[in-house]
Formats: sequence, C-alpha cells, structure tokens
Amino acid sequence: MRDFDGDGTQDLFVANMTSNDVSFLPGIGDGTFGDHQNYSLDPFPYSVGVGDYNGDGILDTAVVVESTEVVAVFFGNGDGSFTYGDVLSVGSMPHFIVSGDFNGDGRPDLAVANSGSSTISLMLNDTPPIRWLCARVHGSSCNVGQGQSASSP
Ligand SMILES: [Ca+2]
Ligand SMILES: [Ca+2]
Ligand SMILES: [Ca+2]
Repeated sequence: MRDFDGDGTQDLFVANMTSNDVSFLPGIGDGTFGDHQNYSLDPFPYSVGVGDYNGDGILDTAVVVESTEVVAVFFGNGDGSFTYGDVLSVGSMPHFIVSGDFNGDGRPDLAVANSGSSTISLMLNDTPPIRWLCARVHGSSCNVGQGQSASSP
C-alpha cells in the first residue's frame, strides 16, 4: 500500500490470480477506494513489488506472472495510471517478489522466489536509463526482454 498517484492517500495495486490481471485502486483517504483500473496479464499474476525502478520519482510496480515465469514491470505515470514496461524472465513457478536495494547503490532491485526450482532470481537495477542486470542465486538465472508475454491493457 503506497501513494501511487501523489494525492497523499494510500492506494492499492493488487494481483488478481484467477482473473489474469492486476488492479489499481485509488485510496479516498477514509478507508474506501475509488474506481479501479485493470491491466491484463498472462494467467496467474501472483504478487507485486513496489519501487521507483526508472528513477523518475514516481512509484512503479513489478508483478510476478507464474504461468509464463516472468516479472512484468509497470511504470507509474504519477496520475494513477501505469505504462506496461520491461519483462524479466525468472525461474520455475515464481510466486513471491520483494523489492529492495540489495547492492546498496540507491536503486531498487528485485528478488523473486521460484517455488518450482527452490531458487531465487535476483535482478539488479542499473539506472538511469533503466537497465536490468541479472544475477544468479542458488542455481537460478534471469533474462531481460521487452513485451515477451504479458499484454497491455
Ligand atoms: Ca493516492
Ligand atoms: Ca518510476
Ligand atoms: Ca540497487
């Protein structure tokens, strides 16, 4: 839960595993949420990481998609809308993602737990301009591509 649209209220960005999409819900500030915006993905979007991955000062999201074994990055536009961006290949049956600055360079990175192979895929964020560097952790690897599997809204 973070303020994605910069209006001072906490918003939600959630993965909908059985409807194959993600939803942005703008917080009103009184515990309720405004109309949601959905973004389609391949089957089984599982979890969401949050960080400013392209360094523009606006929060972005990174969504694990289990069926295609990728992370789909959505860049925030600052008004509550998102632009579909990078697609990062990860390991077998990826489920959970965490975002943090793992190498201490000030830029948010991504780590994904791959339940099918008992591995972790670590992707280091080398920006600006945005560029993902793949690291191998516990036998897993990752590849970086554009528009490989997920679809725009
Ligand atoms: Ca907000
Ligand atoms: Ca951003
Ligand atoms: Ca980093």
